[in-house]
Amino acid sequence: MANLDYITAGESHGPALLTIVSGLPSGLRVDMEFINAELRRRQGGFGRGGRQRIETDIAEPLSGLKQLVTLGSPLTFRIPNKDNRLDDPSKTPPLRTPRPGHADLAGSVKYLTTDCRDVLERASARETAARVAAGAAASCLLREFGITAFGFVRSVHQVRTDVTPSAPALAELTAARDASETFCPDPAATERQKDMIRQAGMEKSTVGGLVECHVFGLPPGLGSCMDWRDRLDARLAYAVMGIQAFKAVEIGLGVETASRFGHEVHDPIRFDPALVGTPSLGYVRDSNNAGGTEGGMTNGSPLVVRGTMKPISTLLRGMPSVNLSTGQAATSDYERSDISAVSAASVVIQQVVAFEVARALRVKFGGDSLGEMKTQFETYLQAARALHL
Ligand code: EPS
Repeated sequence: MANLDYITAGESHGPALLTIVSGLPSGLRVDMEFINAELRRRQGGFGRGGRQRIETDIAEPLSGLKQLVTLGSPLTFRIPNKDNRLDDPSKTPPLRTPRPGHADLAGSVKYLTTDCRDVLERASARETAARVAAGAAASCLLREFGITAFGFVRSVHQVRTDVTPSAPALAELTAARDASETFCPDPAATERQKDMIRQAGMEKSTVGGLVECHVFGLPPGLGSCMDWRDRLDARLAYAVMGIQAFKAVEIGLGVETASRFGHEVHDPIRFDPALVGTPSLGYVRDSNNAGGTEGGMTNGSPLVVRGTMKPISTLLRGMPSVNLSTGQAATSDYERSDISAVSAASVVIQQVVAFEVARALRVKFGGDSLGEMKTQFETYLQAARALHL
């Protein structure tokens, strides 16, 4: 049995994006409506550019399924690009002046080209569509175990919401997020975030923000304290930092823990016999500064993962740069782009986090079929509950 893993392929203006997910158990129903709804969400949000009016991202399954149920073989999705023009030189003029902040300069030097387009085609955040498809397929597995990931926008520029997601409020929060043009479950903050994006547009500039993913329904013990490579917090950081334009990742209280005393940081433990039947096994915390991980493992509290997205590096006003062919000072090239892609990033963080949680679940419970995996899951919870008897 292969570990749960995925690879993506495809250029922003090539024929299609592809993703291959290996290691799903057999017998899992893959909800294509959900996957395509997530792809649609990724295309949305206030401040997106013209590309999203051209594309209708839909994942076409190519392998791994029989009548939408997994066979245990690699699952492949193809997401066609309507703006497919990479092989037409008249529609892909060279870009010689790198955009500060983008992959253009480092990538052009690395691949020994003066045409930044050769680099940006793959570096583009369009690739996140393939990652969302993989993560949404993994979310179908999480659903079987009662685990839900919820991604949303915490802030755009300096406009922040103070909402605190919780399992009981999840349906209400999801409705509020989905009604928000910035994917922020706070109507007042949404309006101010839209104003901020409008202001960035007027300045011919861009904005970034904070996106967050909370995962509910997790049992303690996913991940590992025995090997750094299997620490769940480390895997989450790797996955989140792998999203284009992300500059920082935090778990729970994150960077703020450095400026507090220990008794102000660590979450006291209580045991509530009434909650033994829940995935927390009855170990309750009234705070969650740890963000759901201790020692690299889930601790029964919700996971809280926050990512920092920098402003998009394609600026209508341009930035001081250098023409790679002449070595002369020049203003950076402009390519069609977004003023803010923070909303889209909230979908991406949700799905890359979901994938890592599903990976940890596969490592712990194994099995070739979903039925076998569920049996292992139940056996583990029973044994953990028996510790107290
Ligand atoms: C994106 C598609 C891209 C960009 C954006 C994200 O499409 P195009 O380059 O054709 O306009 O809008 O990519 C970037 C921000 C970037 O820096 O590359 C998408 O589908 O998410």
